[in-house]
Amino acid sequence: MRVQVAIIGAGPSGLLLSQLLHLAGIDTVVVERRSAAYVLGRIRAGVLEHGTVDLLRRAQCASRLDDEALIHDGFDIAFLGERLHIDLKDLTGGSSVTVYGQTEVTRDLMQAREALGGTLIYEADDVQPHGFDGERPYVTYRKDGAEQRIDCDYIAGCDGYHGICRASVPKGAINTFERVYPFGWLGLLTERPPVSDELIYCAHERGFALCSMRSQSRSRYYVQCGLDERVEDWSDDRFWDELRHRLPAPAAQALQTGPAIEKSIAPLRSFVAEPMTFGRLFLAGDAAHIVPPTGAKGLNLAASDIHYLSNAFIAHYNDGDAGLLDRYSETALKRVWKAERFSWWMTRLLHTFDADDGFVARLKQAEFDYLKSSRASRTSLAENYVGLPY
Ligand code: RFL
Ligand code: PHB
Repeated sequence: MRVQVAIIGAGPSGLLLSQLLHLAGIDTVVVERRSAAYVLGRIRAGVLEHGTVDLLRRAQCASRLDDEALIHDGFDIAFLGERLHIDLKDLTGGSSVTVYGQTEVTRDLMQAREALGGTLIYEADDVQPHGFDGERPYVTYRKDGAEQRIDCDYIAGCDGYHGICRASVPKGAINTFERVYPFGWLGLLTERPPVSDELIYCAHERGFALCSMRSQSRSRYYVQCGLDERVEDWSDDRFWDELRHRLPAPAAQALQTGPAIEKSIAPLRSFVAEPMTFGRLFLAGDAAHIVPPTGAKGLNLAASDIHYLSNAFIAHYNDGDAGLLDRYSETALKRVWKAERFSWWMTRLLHTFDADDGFVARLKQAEFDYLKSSRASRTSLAENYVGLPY
């Protein structure tokens, strides 16, 4: 098989890139090591920036989103018993965020790709990128026991943090920057109406908690937990008890509990690989960077990478202009680092770190007091949360 762009990974990054390139007349193939059902079973992000929504519209796969998604004009921070409303719309001059699960984004993208006859190869074993430091890159994999090869002009590494693309780059050609946080998030999804119309981010002595949602009838909750915790040790009752402890009293009273549809622990990490381009291999999304989920930036950052990368391929193939491809890494990394900063800041402010002493506790209280008293401070938070411009 021969295509212009071979895409490794069928998460949101890979599917969105494939769809946008297809619509511009550029042929792609997507090779994924898991099954489609497995990819759809992963419960992850829930908050989309307007830039992400615009990109999904451009990719012609936002009709269900436009019908079903919830628009949120603000959220609450509950900090050690005090509550602060962040009015996103007012602070940003009209912007809001869209609540629509990553599972639904992925499902819509899969259906859009299939409707246009896109080639998606699931359950591909031992996927490997080759020759990207030269003129003739190719991808190999095994499917149903048979060796396969895809020749291409470029390879897009959209294969997530544990993927093969970044790992295939020679060590000396890549710099990585990392912070591992000493805790994780235990998440629970339940078929019950959300406790509040908007998200509540809670900083509590016992640890962080988040009240989020997927729809008017389905809620997503998280509690900060130790890295040594196991999901099996968290019965639904134990989760609900811990969550109630950490919520402001009115929310704790209003909380509607139910059986978990899904429960999982995710470790928190900040990570960036530089550059994001190696010859004819381009990394995008989690393959190149990870943010802790506190700022709801992971999926949105994947979308902004794909915005830059798809525009760059389109300019190259359709206008003969390679400038955007040459500058992809530099352009994408500028926005990546701003989201890294914001996610790190929000994580630092709202989580309980065992190592924090009285000095840090007072700095955090001062930071929250500053948010309360200064519209400028809240504006900075709001403009980062709704998403910085591309
Ligand atoms: P994905 O979604 O990880 O997709 C990568 C795809 O590549 C496949 N793959 C391979 N395919 C072929 N060959 C190989 N060798 C391969 N290795 C991997 C994988 O099976 C997968 O299908 O990356 P993408 O597309 O860049 O999208 C990024 C987002 O998924 C990610 O940023 C967010 O989900 C991050 N994230 C969250 N972000 C938020 O904004 N809010 C959240 O609440 C939130 N929760 C999460 C998360 C990420 C998690 N991870 C990565 C473990 C919770 C978890 C558990
Ligand atoms: C979610 O709904 O899963 C979610 C929302 C906001 C975040 C992180 C996760 O900051």
